Amino acid sequence: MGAVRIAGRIAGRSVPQQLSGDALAAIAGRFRLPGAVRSVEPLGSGNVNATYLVTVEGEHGTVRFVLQRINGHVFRRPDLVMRNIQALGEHLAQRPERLAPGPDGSRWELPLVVPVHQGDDPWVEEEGACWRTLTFLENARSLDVIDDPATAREVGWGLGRFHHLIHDLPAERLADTLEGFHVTPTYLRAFHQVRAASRVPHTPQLQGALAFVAEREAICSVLEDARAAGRLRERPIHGDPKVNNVMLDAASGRAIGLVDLDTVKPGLIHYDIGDCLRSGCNRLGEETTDLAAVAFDLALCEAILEGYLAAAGSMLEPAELEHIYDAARLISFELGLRFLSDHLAGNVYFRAEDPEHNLRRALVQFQLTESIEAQESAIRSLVERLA
Ligand code: GN1
Ligand code: MG
Repeated sequence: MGAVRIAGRIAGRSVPQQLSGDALAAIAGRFRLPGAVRSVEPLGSGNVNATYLVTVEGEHGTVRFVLQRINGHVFRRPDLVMRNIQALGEHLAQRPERLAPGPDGSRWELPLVVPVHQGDDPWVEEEGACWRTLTFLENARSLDVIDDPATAREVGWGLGRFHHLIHDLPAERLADTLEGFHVTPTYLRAFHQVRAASRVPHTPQLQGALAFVAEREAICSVLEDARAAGRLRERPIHGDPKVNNVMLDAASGRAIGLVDLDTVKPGLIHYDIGDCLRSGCNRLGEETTDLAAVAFDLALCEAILEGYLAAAGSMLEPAELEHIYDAARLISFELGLRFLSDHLAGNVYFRAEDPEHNLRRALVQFQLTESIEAQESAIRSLVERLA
């Protein structure tokens, strides 16, 4: 039943929205697909790349694929992005036992790179952009928000399983495709620069957001300081494990894989844990307009961490556990800071529907950050209990 989210709009400001279905089908046709392209439809709700679902009719029936236009404004080296995804696939192909179905028949899959008809590179260029095709995970769905602990546990377990699967992927096989990604002090510096140059009108909402940042500048280096002190170390990470990048089996609800592998690279697993918690424990989702109701849900946090630790707990060091609270708080704050900076810059990074969109998103993340701060001792003691 491959339930997919069709948003009906295409992400990425530099995307040529006028590309017709025929043009998209022609691009898809340049990949080695097992039949003729029947349809191409928008897929998902990503903020960066443009994503389409391609349906192919072949000898062996209907097969679906994911066609994506890589946002070259964000990913300056799409070739390295592709190399990382291939390195990940090769790493796991050498360890087939890790992907074998569990005793309960549970499966684990990853999107795989589809080769092109002509040339050695696994992408094609069209109108100055890089396009690639990946396999589509069938009989799976993803959620923008979680509303029950059982699902939260699966999402956490999926991230933990992913970390465990890739923990021994050698760092030298992964290029840094997005320098400074999740290095919060770097975002803070960029924020100050863009703020100084920005001509965006200072509404009361913007003033509030700026004051919120000013009060929290000191927390920005908490993870990088721990890394510099040798308390945290780099590992291969996903980079973007928000809730809707964890695929769940359509029938059983079990996590079956993570998608959106563009940001797989060396980093702190705390970036991933923080991103999973900030997206998973906000029941209203990051696009809500009900700002006052935004809160960090402790029951969902407990379930996500329980699932995560069940899959990855054995590889974590005590200092890594100690920084889980910091990760949740910082990555929520950081995303707010990134949205705010983009608002001040005129919405050049994240897809935005109107000029205030990124400001509204920033305020949601700041409200979430405050809710996390208010529950610090409860979050810390729940980590201690679970560890
Ligand atoms: C971007 O495009 P999407 O939605 O997968 C962003 C993430 C943010 C997310 C917020 C490369 O991801 O870091 O958490 O928006 N990805 C990049 O929705 O910047
Ligand atoms: Mg992404």
